[in-house]
Amino acid sequence: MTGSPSPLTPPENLIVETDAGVAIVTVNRPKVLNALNTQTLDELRRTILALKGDDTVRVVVLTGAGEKSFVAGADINELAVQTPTAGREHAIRGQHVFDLVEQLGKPVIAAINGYALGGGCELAMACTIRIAADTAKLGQPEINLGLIPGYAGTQRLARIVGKGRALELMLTGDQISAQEALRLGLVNRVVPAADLMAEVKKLAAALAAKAPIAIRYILEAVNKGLEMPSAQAQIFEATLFGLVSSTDDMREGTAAFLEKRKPAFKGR
Ligand code: CO8
Repeated sequence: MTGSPSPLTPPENLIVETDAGVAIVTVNRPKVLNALNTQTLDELRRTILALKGDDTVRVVVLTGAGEKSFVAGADINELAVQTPTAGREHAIRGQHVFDLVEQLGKPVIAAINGYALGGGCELAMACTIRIAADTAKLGQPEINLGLIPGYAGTQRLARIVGKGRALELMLTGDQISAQEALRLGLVNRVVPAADLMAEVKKLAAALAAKAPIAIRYILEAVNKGLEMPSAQAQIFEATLFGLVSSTDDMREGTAAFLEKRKPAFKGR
């Protein structure tokens, strides 16, 4: 029988490991430097939806298998043969998956362990926080293939680093070092490659201990608010502030401060 795999089919090209509220999702196609083909994108879509619905998962980490690459882009074997209509559908499908990453409602940390090129850089940009190994290389090299970014890179890159820098990166197609990415604000932090996962896990554990509803509302206020006129975004923020004031976690957080103890948040 053919057709889409059922939601319960385990992914072939992703490794998903969960421990203490942190899910680590590893793109696992090291022979092609973890390039994203249609199957992998679909597996990512199903995995992200499953993690969204799992209340025990507080933080997600995205990384690539092996030491060389985070994700070296969309799979060029597929790009080389697609028709215009299939190309458009492919771009829309990928944009949808990356929107799901951005709008997961939980922090997603990109652990950039090597090449983050094209669709790989776009995937990292859909994440909440980007931590790069000092050996990582980032860029939007689509121009060198006669293409343009198609997973919302034209939009996210310009919003993250500013229009002028984004245009330079997309028009030259140059790979930049992790240090240069840090200087541009494209990554939040650069760490020695050997320490990457330990640093990412430390940050993930710290975020997993925060109040989940407040986390979700901060993400929503920023992600949705940036798409609105400022006055509307401020009202939206005030409404979310009002809502979060009704949570058990707000009562726990303020009580713990006044009682000089650590809060224990429950996500209620
Ligand atoms: N797709 C398919 N295969 C890839 C990809 C890729 N993106 N990247 C690397 N590979 C394969 C290579 O072909 C090679 O395979 P083989 O061993 O069979 O020859 C293997 O991975 C190892 O790669 P290299 O031998 O090239 O390794 P190097 O260390 O010499 O170079 C680089 C590493 C610099 C990362 C190099 O592999 C490279 O330039 N890769 C392509 C990077 C790129 O251009 N990425 C952008 C792709 S386009 C894109 O992402 C568009 C996104 C939006 C799509 C919208 C939908 C239509």
